[in-house]
Amino acid sequence: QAIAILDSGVGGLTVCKEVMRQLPREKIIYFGDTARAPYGPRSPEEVRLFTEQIVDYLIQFDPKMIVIACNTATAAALDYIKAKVKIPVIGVIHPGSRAAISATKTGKVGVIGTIGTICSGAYDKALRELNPQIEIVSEACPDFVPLVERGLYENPEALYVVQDSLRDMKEHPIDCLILGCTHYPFLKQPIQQVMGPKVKLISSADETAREISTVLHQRGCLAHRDEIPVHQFFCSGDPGIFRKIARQWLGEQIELTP
Ligand code: DGN
Repeated sequence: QAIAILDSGVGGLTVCKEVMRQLPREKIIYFGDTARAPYGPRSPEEVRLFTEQIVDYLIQFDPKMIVIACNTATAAALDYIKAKVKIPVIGVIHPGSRAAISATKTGKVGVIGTIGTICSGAYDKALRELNPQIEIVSEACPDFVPLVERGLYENPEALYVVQDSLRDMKEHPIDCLILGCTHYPFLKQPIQQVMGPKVKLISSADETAREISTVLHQRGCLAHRDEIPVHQFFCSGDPGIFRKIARQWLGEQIELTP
């Protein structure tokens, strides 16, 4: 049985990479909704509907768990999907929030994400539940996802876009910045350059992979030692650009299933 991972596009590949690193025996079935990305500017109702459609598709593969590797979809649909399916479902907002709370020394945390995620207030809620005193500065960065989906994250243009988007965030005395969108680890280098070395970047991808491991361990369904996984990747849009980004990011011969 596989772990099903979904995102609006290539962002969830940051979670895949960590799962492959931390849990190399686990098979992954990935769906990137590249034809309908970005989800960020869409209404929560539409994002919930799209998430439900992808889950309905993935459930046919009889996965052992579902990972909503998209903050926008987690904010709009996690509780809804949890109530709908019988297998464990995890999102990316709680793992990232927990990591930020343990990493911050000053209690001042920044959050960047899509318009959908920031407007949902999901990070504020998750962070305040863990520490009511926490100070949070949030900012939507709507230009990041289209840049990553076009495969331009290593382009010099990326630094200008990041500089421009983080102009205000940079002025706040935060010591941690949550990359509250699974696409943003693709831009980790320019984001770190703009924020400076004193600000710790929190990628929810790492924390989510740890949570996947905990859930599988608790349920006694970690993959066996001798299993060699053959992952499956699907996308709804142009397979060429998805394949290129997936191979660049995951460093493997990724095959796309039509
Ligand atoms: N990777 C999605 C997220 O984490 O929010 C990006 C959403 C989008 O498509 N804009």
